Amino acid sequence: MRRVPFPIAILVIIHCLLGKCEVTKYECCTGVPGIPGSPGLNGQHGPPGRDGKDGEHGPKGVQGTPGENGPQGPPGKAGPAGSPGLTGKPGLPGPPGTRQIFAFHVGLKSSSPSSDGPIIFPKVFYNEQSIYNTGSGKFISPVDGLYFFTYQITVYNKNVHISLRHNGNIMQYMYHVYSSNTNQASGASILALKEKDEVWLQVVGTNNGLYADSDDDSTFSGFLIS
Ligand SMILES: [Ca+2]
Repeated sequence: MRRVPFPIAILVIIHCLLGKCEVTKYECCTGVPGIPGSPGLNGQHGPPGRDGKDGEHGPKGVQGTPGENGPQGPPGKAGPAGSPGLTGKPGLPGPPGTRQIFAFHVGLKSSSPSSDGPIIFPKVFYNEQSIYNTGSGKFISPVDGLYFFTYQITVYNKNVHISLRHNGNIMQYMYHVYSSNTNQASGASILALKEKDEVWLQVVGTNNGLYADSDDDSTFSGFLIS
């Protein structure tokens, strides 16, 4: 048996004398186990854990119901010009226009005018457009067109033979045989004229029974038809 050093033996003895030498007691006898102590208090909450990993994508969802119409957008830009349309129907006739009037009405102031040229009718009933020249005895056409001419002759004491002339060409004759008192003779014509064409009456030969006084007229007149 190993021997205990002396200083240590002294300390063990002192310790046992103070009542604290259980080893020595257990070595001599076995005691009853003590009652378990009560549970300790809960500890404090630990710090939050870190974010976990992202989960996997879930299955595709069911299609939702259509949403309501949104507000109307601004007008778009003008498109390219379209092709020309079909020709429309003719319109209704317009109101009558104002047509220029051309007319004259003249007469003799004395009987038996000269037979050397155009019969001059110096008495003017109407010649607003000055288309009959009372100096030359000629009608001057103001515009191209169709004209009507007529003459009403009082005949006295002689036969009457006159011609209607267009630019010098005889277009018509009128011959009247005098009987008694005063007779009436007449003629009319329609002529297609150009502007500045000339028309007049002229006695033929010596048959110059044309007559006019204060209450008997011999007249020449004409107007533009169209
Ligand atoms: Ca008379």
